[in-house]
Amino acid sequence: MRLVLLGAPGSGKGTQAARLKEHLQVPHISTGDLLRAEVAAGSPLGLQAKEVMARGDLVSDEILLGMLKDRFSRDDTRNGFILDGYPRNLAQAAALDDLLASLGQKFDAAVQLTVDNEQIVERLAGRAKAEGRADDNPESVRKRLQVYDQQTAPVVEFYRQHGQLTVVDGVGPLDAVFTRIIEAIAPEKAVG
Ligand code: B4P
Repeated sequence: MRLVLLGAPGSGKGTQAARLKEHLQVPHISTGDLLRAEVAAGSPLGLQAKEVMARGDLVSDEILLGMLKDRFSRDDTRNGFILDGYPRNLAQAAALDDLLASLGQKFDAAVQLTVDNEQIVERLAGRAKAEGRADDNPESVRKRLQVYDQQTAPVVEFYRQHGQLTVVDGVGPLDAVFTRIIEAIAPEKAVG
């Protein structure tokens, strides 16, 4: 199964991807996690990305594509993947199509998790307290939601127009959201 997870910051992409990875036995590729690992390692790329991420902006398309190509060059992505956090703008959507075409692959579904902004702000405030992530402060969250509306929402529309979009309600207990995703994309793999 090859999945692309879409949704605003705090919609539960990372949370659900971790579960989907176990259930579908395919790797979870989170561009946010890849970037945070670079920041933690203090690599040149990480140093470039650190400030951009902390203020809630998007890191450059060039850096992202380089990271993604590198990750997709690993064998474990051959039989499937869950891509979480990419694409975040139309240029990235085109780059993903090109990358997958060069690998002779296509994704099966783009799943959008929908959650209203009020709940997103609440969730990210909760994570700020629990984990202290640099970009979960109120100002960065506002910026991330703005970036999502301006740059990522058109990607959702693009996939909708191409008949590749599956919309899933992201509100409710984690198990309920997970069940909704599985029923939408792989009912034969539904639990219970
Ligand atoms: P990401 O790491 O992708 O962060 P995110 O959008 O906030 O989502 P995340 O997956 O972490 O959170 P989740 O919704 O699961 O990106 C961070 C930054 O990296 C970006 O702002 C950007 O700067 C950079 N970046 C990443 N990809 C990029 C790209 N392609 N191009 C350019 N820049 C890029 O969860 C959030 C919280 O909600 C958690 O606390 C969770 O416990 C809670 N939650 C989840 N589901 C819930 C539920 N059902 N009910 C209640 N709470 C729930």
